[in-house]
Amino acid sequence: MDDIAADPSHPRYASLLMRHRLEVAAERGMLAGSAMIAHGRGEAFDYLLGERTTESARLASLQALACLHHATRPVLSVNGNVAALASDAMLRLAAFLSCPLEVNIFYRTPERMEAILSFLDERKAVLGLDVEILGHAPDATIPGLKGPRAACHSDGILASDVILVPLEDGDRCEALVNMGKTVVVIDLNPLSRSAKLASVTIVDELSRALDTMLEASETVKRLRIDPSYDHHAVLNAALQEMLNALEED
Ligand code: PTJ
Repeated sequence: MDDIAADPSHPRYASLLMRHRLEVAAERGMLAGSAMIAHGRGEAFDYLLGERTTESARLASLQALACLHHATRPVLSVNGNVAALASDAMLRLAAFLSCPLEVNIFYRTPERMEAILSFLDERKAVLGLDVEILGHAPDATIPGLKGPRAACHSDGILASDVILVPLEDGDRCEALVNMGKTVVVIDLNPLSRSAKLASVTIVDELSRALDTMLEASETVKRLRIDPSYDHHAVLNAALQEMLNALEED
């Protein structure tokens, strides 16, 4: 899948690999027209973070994993960018949590849904994982959202109590929060509406955040929800890391 010309020792290898994955996904028709713009914005914030997982991001990832682990009906939401960049990690996390993945995209077309669903099915077969993938037959809508972007499964997103929505649009994040769900966002921009509105926000690059969670799923014996977890303090810490980087230059 990751058949790229760059050498893994290249200092920008991780970034080049992500761009390559987006190019492949674009060719397969998986991406929204604005997918590259969204990615570029993420890259800019990642630069300020020093392209590394900060202590506050690690804390948020552990809290997110604990919330998902202790949920009654966890669901992982997948959009075009997430499928392109991190299908394998999302499938592995869903397998660990024994929960479904649901393809739920903002710029919804039948062609894009089909392209993303078939890519996930392929990766699931390659990895040999037993994960339920939803999105093919939505029979419900997210209250408060208009148009095709609201479509979801009644036994997936609608019924979930804890939901992971990486790289999410602000309106949808708000609608999910208004439904009373615990909403976990992964977003490199700590100032985005989604980052602010969510219950737990991991300010880290998608693949790194998922790697932190997957590693913890293997190494942390007891995943505990921290009752004193302070969402706003963790967001501020992420922003402060970026400001510190600017001052150091
Ligand atoms: O596939 P669709 O139709 O659901 O559309 C997906 C996109 C991402 C195009 C759509 O949801 C969108 O336009 O998102 P926004 O409003 O641009 O928000 C995406 C957020 O994700 C931005 O705040 C970016 O900074 C952030 N972001 C982008 N790439 C990454 C990221 N955060 C973490 N890791 C990344 N790789």
